[in-house]
Amino acid sequence: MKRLLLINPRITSNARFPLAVMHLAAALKGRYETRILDGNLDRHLPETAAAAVREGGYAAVGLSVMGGPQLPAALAVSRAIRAAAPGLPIVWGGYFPTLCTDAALNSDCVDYALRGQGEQGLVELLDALTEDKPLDQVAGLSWRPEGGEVVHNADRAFSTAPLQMDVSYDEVDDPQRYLGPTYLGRRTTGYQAALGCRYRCSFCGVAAMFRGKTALPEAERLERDLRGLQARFGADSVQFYDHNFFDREVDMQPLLEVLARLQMPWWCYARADALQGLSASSWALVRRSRLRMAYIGAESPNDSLLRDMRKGTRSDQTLAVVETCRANGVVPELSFMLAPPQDPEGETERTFDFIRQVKRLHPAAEIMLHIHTPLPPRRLGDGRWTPRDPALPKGFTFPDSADAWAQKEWVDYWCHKDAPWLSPALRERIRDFRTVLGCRFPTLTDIRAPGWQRAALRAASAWRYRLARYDQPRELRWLERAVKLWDPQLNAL
Ligand code: B12
Ligand code: SF4
Repeated sequence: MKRLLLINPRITSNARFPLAVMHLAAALKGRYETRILDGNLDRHLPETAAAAVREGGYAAVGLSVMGGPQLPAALAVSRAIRAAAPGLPIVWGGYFPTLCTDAALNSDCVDYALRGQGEQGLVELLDALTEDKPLDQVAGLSWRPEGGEVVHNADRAFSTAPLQMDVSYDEVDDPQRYLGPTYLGRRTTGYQAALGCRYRCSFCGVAAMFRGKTALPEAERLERDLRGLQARFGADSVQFYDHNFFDREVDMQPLLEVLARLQMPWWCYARADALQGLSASSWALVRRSRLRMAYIGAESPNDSLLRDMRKGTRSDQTLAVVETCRANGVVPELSFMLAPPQDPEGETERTFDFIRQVKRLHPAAEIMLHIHTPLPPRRLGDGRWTPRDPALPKGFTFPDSADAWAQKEWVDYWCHKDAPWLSPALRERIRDFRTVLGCRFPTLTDIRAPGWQRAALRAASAWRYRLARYDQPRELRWLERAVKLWDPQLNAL
């Protein structure tokens, strides 16, 4: 059987199941033999990958690439492979090549970019490469014919087929290493139940990947998979990787019943409007199922900005869901987008005030502070480009190659940490607010900090928070370093 090397370049030291490459391996089962290498466990991935391809026998190499810190790692391993086996086709898939296809191919170590869901596209591409068939029939594929311009095939239609595939945990070297202690339990696992998301928020890569489509799994499948993870790996809690867990209530109820039976504490992504719309009986199931925390994109307190982003929720729904979560024992983890290019200073200050309002309603609410960094325009399968975000400053240009996107300032941009339109004073202001807020309300997700450390941080920051005196909190920074305060955003999904 022909072989394919699948690679998850390093992104974190806190390794979770590399589901993207595991799903691809499941799709190739019976047709191609696969080997998975995971940079989150292997510190010497470029060397390991180079040694693997030198052995020969691979038809191609597939890399999963998210923008941000995974991109420089993907370039390093792709170059090591190219040097070790110059003729071997290198295929990139995942969010970076889907969103920045031309930039991905504008690199000396990427031959093919598969946009969108990868399962079927990769089978078709490998068949075409190994059987010398034309490439133009492979939907979702972009490539550069010898010496020519990049060719973009038509987009691939949304597929629910992955919901019928069985992912094998034996595909990875040491599956036990992907479960670990979190605030949810001693052996938390990552798991994706549904595919896609039915919304199209303009800032979100998911909208580009799934174009407003979603599909939920059968309840039996969810139960079988989670019971399997319990029995085989001792999983006692779950982080759902679904883009947006709560979909239409009627379709959700069978899934919530499974979770209520399993009673594994869980975390998920959710929307304020969906949670607010749940009936009392569904909330009863949610309580029984032990949902601990729901990550909700609050984004902004400004309803007109929310409309511009096509978010589809309002700030009053954010406040209402905070109260509903509190009443039901759920911690809302609210993500905000600070400093949008329209009015970076003004919107940031208004968001700080709104966060104080949230904290008054539910002091345990978790707050994730991001910088609003619009996505670059994206090429569609029919050759057109998506419109440029009108909020972007005049003359603002995005990088045009993977190497340029891998520079620190653009890695930070992708991770919503920084943007060129922020003034030094605003950066400092956000950093100060983050410090005061983080000390006043130490995150629940930090399982290492003893109670006395949290109490010390809270006490030291109380006056600053009360008086909204965020500027230059040197004493808190010193304390943060002394207690090695946990930054929940470092492991943010
Ligand atoms: C787990 C996770 C992580 C993990 C690590 C993942 C890993 N690779 O080891 C961690 C926590 C480290 C992480 C970090 C980040 N993440 Co993350 N993460 C996820 C999450 C929740 C699940 C990923 C997953 O396993 N999906 C399941 C698999 C099956 O789907 P998939 O990865 O999309 O793969 C499919 C396709 O993309 C494609 N494909 C993927 N790889 C390949 C390869 C080939 C060869 C082919 C052909 C196809 C292909 O086919 C696959 C099957 O259909 C997703 C949300 C989600 N549900 O996907 C966000 C998500 C991917 N993350 C995202 C982002 C932005 C980040 C960050 C870069 C920034 C941030 N969150 O602010 C950070 C970096 C933080 C830092 N340290 O600086 C975004 C990506 C969108 C975008 N704009 O780029 C997502 C979609 C979250 C979101 N809603 O915004 N993340
Ligand atoms: S609801 Fe969430 S996952 Fe869906 S498009 Fe909007 S931000 Fe993205």
